[in-house]
Amino acid sequence: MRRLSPLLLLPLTLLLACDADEDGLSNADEKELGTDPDLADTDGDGLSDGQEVNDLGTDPLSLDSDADGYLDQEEVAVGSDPADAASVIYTGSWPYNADKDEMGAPDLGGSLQVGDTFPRFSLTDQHGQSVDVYDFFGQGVPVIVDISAMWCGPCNALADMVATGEDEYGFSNEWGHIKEHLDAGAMRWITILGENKMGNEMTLSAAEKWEDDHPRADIPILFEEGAKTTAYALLADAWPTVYLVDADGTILSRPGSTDSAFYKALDAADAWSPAE
Ligand SMILES: [Ca+2]
Ligand SMILES: [Ca+2]
Ligand SMILES: [Ca+2]
Ligand SMILES: [Ca+2]
Repeated sequence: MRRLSPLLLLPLTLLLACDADEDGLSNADEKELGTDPDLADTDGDGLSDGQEVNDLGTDPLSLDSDADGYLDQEEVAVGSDPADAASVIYTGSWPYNADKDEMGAPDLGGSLQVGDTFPRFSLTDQHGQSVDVYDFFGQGVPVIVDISAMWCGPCNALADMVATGEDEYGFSNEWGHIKEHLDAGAMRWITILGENKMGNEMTLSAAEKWEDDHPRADIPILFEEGAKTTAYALLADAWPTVYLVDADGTILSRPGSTDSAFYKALDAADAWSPAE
């Protein structure tokens, strides 16, 4: 019997101990984990295999290791824990747009016309957190931005219809379609409340009340603490004022558009076929 020479065994051992892609994991470890020993970032999320396994405790084969809806890379960028589902970017589970700084959005101010880019600003949500409206853009679906007041009947009726489908005011069929698109994830809806029931500035408890009255978990209720400036800058001649904005932030329909212009814009947003 011929024994294998230790010299022949050496290269294999060396090969397993070495770290071909220099991602901080040995080839042997990568074999066990199922990651690619020749690729530093197997799942392509911008975090190296070694960083995920050794530093973050995330799954190097998953884009969202804790399955909380926020990508590992987004959580690292913002500072929430990518390995803890209870640690999220927004308590409301709103989307996150990592590319919002590159979208070139203007600040609030001036009148908004069809074709303009919707302005970028942050407001407080019903969980008391500051929310950047541009986290809702760049998600591949159009966004309705509804400027409402708590005292306003049609505002409440519209919110009811979107929340429950109940159509007390006889809103047209198209609004029913919008609810279908929201339910299918083919659109997003943002409510900005400018005034409370008394016509005064909004408060957190007032925003919570609105959510209780019109419960819909995927709609942020945004308001400006101690001011009405933002809502008034967006408000046209009547409450509610409703903007239809394309996924890239372009205004498709502005307040004052006739219903037919609004619905035509909806068609243009290709929003009539709910996502599969
Ligand atoms: Ca690797
Ligand atoms: Ca990775
Ligand atoms: Ca996550
Ligand atoms: Ca998390």
